[in-house]
Amino acid sequence: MGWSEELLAFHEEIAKYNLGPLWDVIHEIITREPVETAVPYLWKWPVIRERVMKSGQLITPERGGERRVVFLENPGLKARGFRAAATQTLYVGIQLLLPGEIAPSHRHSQSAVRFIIEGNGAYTAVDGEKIYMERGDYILTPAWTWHDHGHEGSEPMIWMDGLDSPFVQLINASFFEPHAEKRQPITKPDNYSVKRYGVGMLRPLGDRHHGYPSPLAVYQWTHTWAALQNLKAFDPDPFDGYAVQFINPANGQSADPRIDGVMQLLTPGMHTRAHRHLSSAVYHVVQGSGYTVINGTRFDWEKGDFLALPAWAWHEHVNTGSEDAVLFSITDTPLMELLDLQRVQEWTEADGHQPVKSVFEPLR
Ligand code: 1HN
Repeated sequence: MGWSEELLAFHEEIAKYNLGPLWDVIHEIITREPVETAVPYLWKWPVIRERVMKSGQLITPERGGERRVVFLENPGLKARGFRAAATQTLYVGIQLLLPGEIAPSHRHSQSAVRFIIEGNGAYTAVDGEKIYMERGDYILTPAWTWHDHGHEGSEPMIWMDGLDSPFVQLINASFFEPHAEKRQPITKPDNYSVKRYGVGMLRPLGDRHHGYPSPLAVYQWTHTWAALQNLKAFDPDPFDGYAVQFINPANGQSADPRIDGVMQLLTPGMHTRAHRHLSSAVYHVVQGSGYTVINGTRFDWEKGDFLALPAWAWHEHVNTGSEDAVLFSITDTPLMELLDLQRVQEWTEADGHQPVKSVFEPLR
């Protein structure tokens, strides 16, 4: 940095007292823009599924520290020693539960959401309610609620877990408690919250429930699908196509206060305009095929794949297939908004499309 011998000696001298010179580090701390730590990345579904199924032969949920999960690890973060993170703030894992198994009850300060990928007959119990999981359902496990999973069916059950654990780790706010019993006591009828609050805009008269956590614990696929189909009567969002957010019906806010769940539909040929935001995301392809351009690199995707979108990365989506493409994603948007850090910027050149400079080659 061109500092004098005398100044360098001073730096060394104050370092002995655990003191530092701001002029030497200010541009590392206060960068003009976010620096790339997490990288854009894509995981192919067959690669994940094969390993998840293999884990079923090697470990049980109980021996596996409570859950049997293979998680996405962003190579950019892993290289910096930051483990089990798909983006700087978001964790995503793929969990397997086999018939008859139980993932024991516990609670933690991290928020968790789930998206059901395959199988049926398994439930997740949250705060005294058994929620039966079906493909396409979005399920909440709000921070500090007791939760355990059980499988009463006959086929392997696979779902995606999304947690804010990297963020919670960053601020050192992790608390964890195992339940005294493997299965928490069930105090409510099965699918209680859907029966009471599933329609969303109606609340049982006299119900005092409001605010946190969301009174609705599961957003069933039939409702999500109907909402997307109905949106197709209107103009799509230029950046996101036809997209819906899972909300807390009691307060209209994000269903989980720290993790947003989004389902978006791209009609055949649809090519969204590029933008970037501070919030990061992890996408899972529910159906269809296409690609996403992230910072000039093309990431081709098809059903089942996972895609990490880091903070402040330019991105646009294209449906190249002949059916509607559907992308599920989790984001840290509520967190960024809560912290008043969110920023959004539109790509203005070439009708909103980035030039494609390279094509990502995923591991297969
Ligand atoms: C957790 O509790 C679950 O409940 C899944 O299924 C993944 C990852 C980190 C910490 C807790 C679950 C998790 C987790």
